[in-house]
Amino acid sequence: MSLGPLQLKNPVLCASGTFGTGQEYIDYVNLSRLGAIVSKTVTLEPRLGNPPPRLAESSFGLLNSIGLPGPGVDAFIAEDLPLLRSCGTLAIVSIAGQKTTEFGELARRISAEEGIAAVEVNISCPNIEGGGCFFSDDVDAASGATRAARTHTALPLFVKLSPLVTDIVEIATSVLDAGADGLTIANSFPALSVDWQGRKPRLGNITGGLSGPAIKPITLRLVWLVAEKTRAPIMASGGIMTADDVLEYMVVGATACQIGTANFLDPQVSIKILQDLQNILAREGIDDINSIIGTLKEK
Ligand code: RRO
Repeated sequence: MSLGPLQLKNPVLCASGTFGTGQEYIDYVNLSRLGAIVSKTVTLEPRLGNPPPRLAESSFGLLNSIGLPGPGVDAFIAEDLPLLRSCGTLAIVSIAGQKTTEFGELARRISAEEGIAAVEVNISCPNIEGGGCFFSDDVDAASGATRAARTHTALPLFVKLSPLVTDIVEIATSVLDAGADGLTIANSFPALSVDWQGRKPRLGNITGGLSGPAIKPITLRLVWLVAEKTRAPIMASGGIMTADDVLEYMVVGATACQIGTANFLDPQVSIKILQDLQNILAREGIDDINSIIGTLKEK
């Protein structure tokens, strides 16, 4: 199937930040069966990330405040990329900068390497030149980061949007105009978890991002809004636990789906979803999964 300029063997992908660089899953998952792996967001320099605790469970969801820890792009290329590029499926590399120019530099470094299928630009990170606001918060910062990456790579470029913006269609349109080939909708929702007896936040960073089934209906609406208005190739990400969740996202306009939080409950969930998807399509007599995309009947 086609996802903009990318050819996918199926629509089931693993989401950035929930699948490392594939290494941790090779004993559990035949990685070559996945549509693609989106690697943990890589930064220019090594980073320690946020203070622990970094995870807190909530009803039907999970909060995280990982804070982009990682070895930096040099170590990623030297140590992680060899497995990622040899795992038999597409490697989509997620990047994040602290300044607009860093998105360009990261895109340039990544594109110089063999065996990378696409770049996912993660704009849900603080812009140190923008007073710490996230790049995803406004049109200029989001489109600036996209344009910087676009200028430095010929690889297919996807931008992962934040769900918490006033007008997601406006941000989506601006990053598409800045050269993105498609979109990932969306990241986790800013959230807070509190231990009231201890009068303490449950996360070391106080706030974090909420993911998991709790956010699925909200993200479903965002995918629907953007798909209707832009017709862009979309990877959906938000609380996908089952093959039916994948089909819901496809009906509202997604072409592919990224499985995230569900990997923590069951590392083999993506393969199970793929199998279930094939069974459901056979049961329903649907020969071509593409025929599902954007078929929501609104009247
Ligand atoms: O590292 C994180 O805390 C993190 C990132 Br960069 C992101 O994009 N989304 C998320 O939920 N956590």
